[in-house]
Amino acid sequence: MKRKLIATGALLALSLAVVLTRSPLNNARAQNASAPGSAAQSDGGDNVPFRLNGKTWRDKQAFIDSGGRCSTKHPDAIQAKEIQDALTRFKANRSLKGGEASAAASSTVTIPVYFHVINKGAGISNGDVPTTMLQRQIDVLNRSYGGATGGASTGFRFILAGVTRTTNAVWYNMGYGSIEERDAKAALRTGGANALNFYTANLGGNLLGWATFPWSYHSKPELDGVVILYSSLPGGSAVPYNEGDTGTHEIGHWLGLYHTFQNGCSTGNDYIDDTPAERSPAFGCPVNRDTCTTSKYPGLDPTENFMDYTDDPCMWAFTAGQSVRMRDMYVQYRAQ
Ligand SMILES: [Ca+2]
Ligand SMILES: [Ca+2]
Ligand SMILES: [Zn+2]
Repeated sequence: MKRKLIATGALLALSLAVVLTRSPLNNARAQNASAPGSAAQSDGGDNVPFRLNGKTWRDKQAFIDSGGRCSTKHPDAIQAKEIQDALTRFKANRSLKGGEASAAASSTVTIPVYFHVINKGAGISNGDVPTTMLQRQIDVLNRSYGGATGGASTGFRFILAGVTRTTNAVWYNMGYGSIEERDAKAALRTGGANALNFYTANLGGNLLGWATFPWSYHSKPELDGVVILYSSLPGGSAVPYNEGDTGTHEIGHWLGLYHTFQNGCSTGNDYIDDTPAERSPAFGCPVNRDTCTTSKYPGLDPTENFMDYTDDPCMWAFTAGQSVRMRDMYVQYRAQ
């Protein structure tokens, strides 16, 4: 159950008693179905203008199509197979070594998080988010990765390890892959492969965020981390992406997860067995979406999954399979 969803309105609070008796999946869907305005957020283009961070799109579909939801660069099919083969070899080698490795694979991992708040001046309207919001982001991560919102408990925990604040109007609007991104990271990044560097800024290109994958650390350690639109932090202004799940999502990439719709309707798709295949990103709060049909692709689309593109109040789960992959990826690429 995504408890934070319940807190969003008196209407939902009234249904709390009913909600608490439902399963997580039915619970989220039941709330979505009864939420005012949910029709305007259903799957597909609806011609209701969508506004985010001062820009307006024709509708939310147009925003999703713009690529702004997440600009993390995914590997192509050949690279993805190489990454998968390397993981398979790593796990086989690890199991040969026996108990020591399996103990490391089952204990709780605490990730130190170094926030780098890039702003263009004082105050939240200039991106200088208060430390209370950073702590709230940490709390969101501990709930989402700890299974407290209804998904699998991944064994990852997060602690606030440090905060830097930099006023730089050029870095503030950094775009994906830009010189500004490189310069900011070169100046600010700290820690080793296990340290999460979490940059907040306004971001050029109307982006919500992006991440680097764990297998990129070895060749480009200086670029490692996640970059997040400052107003997507919990309590920020980037409705409906302002509950901190852009952070949750991008850190999923940082720990080796692909999007749930990666490779569409295919048996391999996102390399996770327990996320049903999905043809395209889901957005808004779709109910009973099923874009890969036939007996080959059982199950509804995993629109509640943190690695899809739905609204923050509607994504609340990692799966057990994703948990295993993140742990494996951590041990392979990030463990100290
Ligand atoms: Ca899958
Ligand atoms: Ca299906
Ligand atoms: Zn993504």
